[in-house]
Formats: sequence, structure tokens, C-alpha cells
Amino acid sequence: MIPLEPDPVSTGEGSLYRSFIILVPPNGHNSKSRFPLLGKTAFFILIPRPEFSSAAYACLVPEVCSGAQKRLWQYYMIRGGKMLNEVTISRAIIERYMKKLTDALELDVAIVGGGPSGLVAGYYLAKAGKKVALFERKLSIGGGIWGGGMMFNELVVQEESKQILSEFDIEPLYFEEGYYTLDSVYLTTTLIHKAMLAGLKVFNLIGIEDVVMKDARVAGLVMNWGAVSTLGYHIDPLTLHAKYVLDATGHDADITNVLVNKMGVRLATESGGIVGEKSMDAPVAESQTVKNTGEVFPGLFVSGMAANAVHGGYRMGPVFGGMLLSGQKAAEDILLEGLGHG
Ligand code: 48F
Repeated sequence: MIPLEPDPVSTGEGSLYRSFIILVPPNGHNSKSRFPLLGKTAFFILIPRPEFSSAAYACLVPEVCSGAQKRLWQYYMIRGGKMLNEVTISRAIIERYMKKLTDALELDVAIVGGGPSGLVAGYYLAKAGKKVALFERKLSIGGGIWGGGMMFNELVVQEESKQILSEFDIEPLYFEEGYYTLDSVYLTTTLIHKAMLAGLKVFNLIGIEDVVMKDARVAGLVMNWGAVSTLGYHIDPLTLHAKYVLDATGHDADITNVLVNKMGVRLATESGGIVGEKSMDAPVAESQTVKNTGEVFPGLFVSGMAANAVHGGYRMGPVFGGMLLSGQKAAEDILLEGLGHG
């Protein structure tokens, strides 16, 4: 019997390779015979017989072992092996998700909405070392980026946003003076990828239906599965606490709306209420989005189209520089407001 060392790549919790033991085939066996493993699992040996014992011995050397194990594993999977246990799969998912969600119940910053401004804010906050999570009601993260302009999956960015794009290792394509284009799928996936790498925790399929109020400030969120509101079920939500909430919910400005409708509070806007989004004026709207980004009520910040909806800014369509800059400003403002850069 030759013990097969654990695969150095996949070793760790949940590794499928722990405690494998290969039986050396007796002389004269067909090279593709099936050989049982001791313990719970069975294995198919793919290595030709004459080389088998040297291959098996070679497996004691980690570098070679890794490759040999992978080949064996692939073969085993092709043959429909029973190494996977469905209950273990379920337990792994449930335990990991519960840990992730439990960890997110007390946050520095809770971001609502997975569009460009929310993702960029999440990136910079996570990069500054803050405990930050983003909640998106829909299945996919990315909000309005995916669809480009009218489903043409390209979008436009301006010179000013190039510093953010380079932070994300994105090089936009020059179109003409002052105009660059980006593949919208590429932008979406890269923003998500880099924000998560920086440490942003992302929860899709969770919708925010209310805020938590403490001492006359927004102190958290009331959450439920996105599908619960879609189906109109009467199911009580769960709650999390956050030092700051960012309303990045786009045109609907959902979080600010619920705060105003339920609490009748006065916002830091011209009218004290939600002024409402105006029609299209792209150049004006782009600078307004950044200017309008900030705190509108103690503990509550707005970014992106939500900022323009709350303050009464114009819309801009598929030009995204302002959205990216708004996310960056939201993060900076929140850090300046109370969290600090440390
Ligand atoms: O609208 P959205 O992409 O937000 P944004 O960052 O960017 C706006 C642009 O996409 C575009 C534009 C650019 O020129 O005008 O519209 O302002 O993404 C907002 C996300 O928030 C989610 C919603 O599903 C979308 O993905 N969302 C909205 N309400 C809730 C929510 C809620 N109550 N809970 C969770 N997610």
C-alpha cells in the first residue's frame, strides 16, 4: 500500500484528497482496472501498470503528487465516482453563508445597491480597511452597467474618471477627444472582482426594506430576501447595524425614500425633502452626481443616481464617469465623516 500525500493545492478544509490510500496493483493487472481505496471511497487508477508503482512512489513528492492526483481525480469524476456527498455539499454552503452573513451583522458601512457607484464606494472603503458589505436585491450585481446604452453593451466614460479606472486596471478605449468607451460586461465584472478582492462582502438576492433608527440617526438596515417583496409574502425581516449606510439604489433612491416616508425627517437638500430626478442633460447631470454625493441625514449617504434623485439632479444615460467618481467621493466622505482612513 502506498499512501498518497494530500494534494498541496487542494489541501485544507473540505479537501477531497485527505486520507487517500492507493493500493499498488498486483503484477499482471490491466492498467485501467478499478482499485478500491481503503476507507470510504473508491478510486480508478489511470496510470499504466508498468509505470504505476514508480508513479505512486513519485506521488510522495508533493509537486508530482499534485499532478498525479488531479489526473486520477479527473478520471474518477469521468467515471461517475461517488466521492462527493450531497449532504456535505449542503452543509458547506449553509455553514459558510451563515458565517458570512453573521459577520455582516455589525458593519462600519452597509451599501445598498450593486451598481457602479455602490461597487466603487465598496472598493475604496474595503481598501481603507473598513468592514463593509453591499446588499443587492437582484440576482446579479452590477445594476445598470450590464446593459450599456439601450442594450448595446458598450458605454462611455470621460477623462476625469480614468484615474479610477486605472486603479481597477481598466484601460478604456479612445473614441475621440474627451470620450472613451468600455465594454459594459468587462466593466461590471472587473468592478465586482476588484471590489471583492479588496475585501468588500457582497450579498445578492437580499433587498433592503427599511432602516434602523437610533438616537435620531440611521444606524442600520432591515433586510429580507429580494424574492419576498417580489412575491408579496408577509415575512418579517432581519436586521443589521452599521455606523454608516450608503444609499446607492439608483433612480429609486429606495433607502432615502423609505426614511422620509416613514420618519418624515428633514434631509440636507434644498427643499428638505426628496426633490426628485429631472430629465436628461448629460453634461450637467454628470457634475451634479458628484456634487450631490454625500450625507443627507445623520448616518445616511447617497451616491450615483440616488444622489441626483434626492437632490433633484438631471439624468445622464449611459455615460458612467460621474457614477464612478460619485462612488469614490461617497467613500471619501464617509471616511472623513467619522471612520478615518486607518
Ligand atoms: O441603478 P444602479 O446601477 O446604481 P447607480 O450606481 O448607477 C446608475 C447607472 O447604472 C445608470 C445611470 C448611469 O449613467 O444612470 O442608471 O446609481 O444600481 C442600483 C442597484 O440597486 C439595487 C438595484 O437592483 C440596482 O442593482 N436596489 C435598488 N433598491 C434596492 C436595491 C433595495 N431596496 N435593496 C437592495 N438593492
